[in-house]
Amino acid sequence: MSEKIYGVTPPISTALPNENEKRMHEALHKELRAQGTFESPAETEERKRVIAQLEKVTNEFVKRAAREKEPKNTILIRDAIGRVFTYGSYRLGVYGPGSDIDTLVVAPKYVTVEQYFKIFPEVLVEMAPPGAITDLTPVPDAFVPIIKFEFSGISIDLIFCSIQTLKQLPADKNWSLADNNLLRGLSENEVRSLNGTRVTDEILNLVPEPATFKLALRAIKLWAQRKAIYANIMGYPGGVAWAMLVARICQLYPKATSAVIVNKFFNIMSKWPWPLPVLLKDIEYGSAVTRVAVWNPKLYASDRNHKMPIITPAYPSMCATHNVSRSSMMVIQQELEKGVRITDEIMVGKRPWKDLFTKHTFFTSGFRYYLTIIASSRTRKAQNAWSGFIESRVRLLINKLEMHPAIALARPFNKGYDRVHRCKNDAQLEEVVSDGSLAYLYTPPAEEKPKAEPKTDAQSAVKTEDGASVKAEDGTTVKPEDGVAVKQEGGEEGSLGMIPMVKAEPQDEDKIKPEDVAGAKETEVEIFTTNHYIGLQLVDKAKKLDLSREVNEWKAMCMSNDIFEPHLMFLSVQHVKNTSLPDDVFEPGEQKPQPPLKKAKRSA
Ligand code: 3AT
Ligand code: MN
Ligand code: MN
Repeated sequence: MSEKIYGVTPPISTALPNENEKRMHEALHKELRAQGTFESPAETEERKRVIAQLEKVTNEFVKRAAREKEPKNTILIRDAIGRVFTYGSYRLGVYGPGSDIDTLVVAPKYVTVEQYFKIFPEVLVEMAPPGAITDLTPVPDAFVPIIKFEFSGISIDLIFCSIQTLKQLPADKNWSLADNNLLRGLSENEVRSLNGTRVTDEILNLVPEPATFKLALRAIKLWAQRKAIYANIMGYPGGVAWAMLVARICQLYPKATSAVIVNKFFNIMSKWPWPLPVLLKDIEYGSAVTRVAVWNPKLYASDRNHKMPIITPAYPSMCATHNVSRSSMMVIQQELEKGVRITDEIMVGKRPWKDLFTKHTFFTSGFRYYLTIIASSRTRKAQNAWSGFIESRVRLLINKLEMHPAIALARPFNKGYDRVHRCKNDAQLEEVVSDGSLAYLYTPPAEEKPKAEPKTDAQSAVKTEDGASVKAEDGTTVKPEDGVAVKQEGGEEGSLGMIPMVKAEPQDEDKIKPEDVAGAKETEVEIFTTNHYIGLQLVDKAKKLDLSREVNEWKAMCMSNDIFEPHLMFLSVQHVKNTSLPDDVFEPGEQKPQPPLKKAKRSA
C-alpha cells in the first residue's frame, strides 16, 4: 500500500498520535477558542451569503461589460459570466472575527480593468441589499488595483483579473485556476492577482490533513502576532509565508496532531539551515507561459540575497519573504528558540498552551532607545497615501541602520500608530510635524564627563539633508543616567549621553502657509500622523552613535518621491527613550519603563 508523499522529501515520521498528543491537541483547540481566534457559526454563514451575492454581482458585471463590448452579440452576452475566488485567511480557513474576505473577480478576456472600476461598483450598490455596502473605496492606481468595501459589515478586498485565453468562462463549480495556461498574456501584476488564489489552493492541496494544518496555522499566526513578528511589509513573514512553514511541517509529520505540528514547527524551523529555501514542492522552471521570473538563486543575484527564503508553490514560484532583514531574522530566530523551550514543556504537561501566546515586550522592556518615524499630513486623504508609502519604506531605513557599525539590531515594530492632533497655532503644528529631534547619540570622552553632574549640551549643530542647521534647544541637558550603559574594554561602565531634543528649523515649504489653510493661525487645524517605532540595540563596544547620515539619506529619498506634496505632507525621524514612549503604545496593565530613581535623590 503506497501513500501519497507530500513535499520534496519523504516524511520524518508517519507515527499516529498517542493519547497524550490527542489531549494536547484538545487543549490547544480550547486555548485558541478562549483566545477568540474563531468566529461564531452565524458569522461564518454571513460570509458565505456575502460571497454568494458577490457571485451574482460578478455575473451581472460581466454581462454588462459584454453588452458594452459587443452590443449585438446576443450569444456572447447570454453566456457571459464571471467567477469569484477567494484567497488569504478566508480561503486558508484561518480567519477570525476581524478578518476580511480577500476576493478575486475573474472575467473573460474582453473585460477591461477600466470597466471593472466603472461598472462593478454600480452593479454592487444596485444589487446589494439597501445600505449593505459601505466605505466603498476603489483604488485603481495601486500596485494591484483593488476595490475595498464593507458588505454587511464584513470588509472585502476585491481584486480583478481577466483571462486572456478565454472568451467565456466555464460555469463548472469545480473549475479552478490551477492551469498555468491561464497566465498567458497577463502582466506581472495580473499574474500576482491570480496567484493569490493559486498559491492558497496549492498549499491546501499539498498538506496531508487540511484540518490539522488549519488548527496548527491558527496557533502559529496567533503566536507570531503576539510576538510582533507578523507583517510582510515590515520585514517579517506574512500570512502566506507562515502558512507555508506550517504546511512544510505537516508534510514531514503527515499523521501528527496539530499540537505535535506546532511543537515540531519550533524544533525544525529554529534549526533550519537558512538560506536553504523552504519548498512545498519542486520549483517548476519549464513552463514558459509568462515572462514573470521564477525564483532562482542560481540565476539571480537578488534571489541569492534572500535570508530566509520561503517559496510559493504555484508557478511562477516567488519568495514570500524577500523583505526579511538581518534584524528581523535575528528576532524571528530568537522567538523560534523561545518557542522550542515553551512548547517542549507544554508537550510534557509542564505548562499550559497560553504561555505560548504571551504578548511581546517591545515597548515595556525590549529596548532603551527607539527611533520613531513620523509621517504626517494635513488631510486624511493625503495621509492615506503618504503613510502607506512611508510604511513601505521603513525597511529601507532598517537596511541603512543595519550597516551602521554601532548597531547590533534595528527592530521595526510590526505596525504603525495612527493619531490625530488638533493644533491651535503654527507653533503647535510644527511641534507635531517638523523635523524634530533627530536621533543623535554620543559619548564624550570619559575624563571630560563628570559622573553624576548634569551636563549642559555642548553638541550643537547637525545637518539635515536640506542643509538647514539643526540646533539643540536652549537649556537642554544631557543627564548621565539617560545614557545607554556600555561595557567598555577596560571593564568600566561608560555611558552614551544623548541630546534629548534637537529642534529643526523647518524648510520654507514645510512651514504653514496661511493661504493653504484658511485662518490656520487662529483656527484649530487637524494633523494626521502615523508613527513607526524601531527598537535599537547597540553593539557591546559602541561608544558613539550618530544616525544623522542614515536618517537624512533615507528622508531625502522618501521626500524626493513624486507622492510627496510639500505643502501637505511632513516626515520626521526622532529619537525616543523608553521612558518617553507615548502612553498609547501600552495596554492597560502594562508598565511603562520608568526613569532610574537616581534623579529623585539628586533633586532632594
Ligand atoms: P486576515 O485574517 O485578513 O487578517 P490575511 O492573511 O487574509 O489575514 P490580508 O487580508 O492582509 O491577510 O492579506 C491577504 C493576502 O493578500 C496576503 C497577500 O498575498 C495579499 N496582500 C495583502 N496585502 C498586500 C499588499 N499590500 N500588496 C500585495 N499583496 C498583498
Ligand atoms: Mn484577509
Ligand atoms: Mn485583505
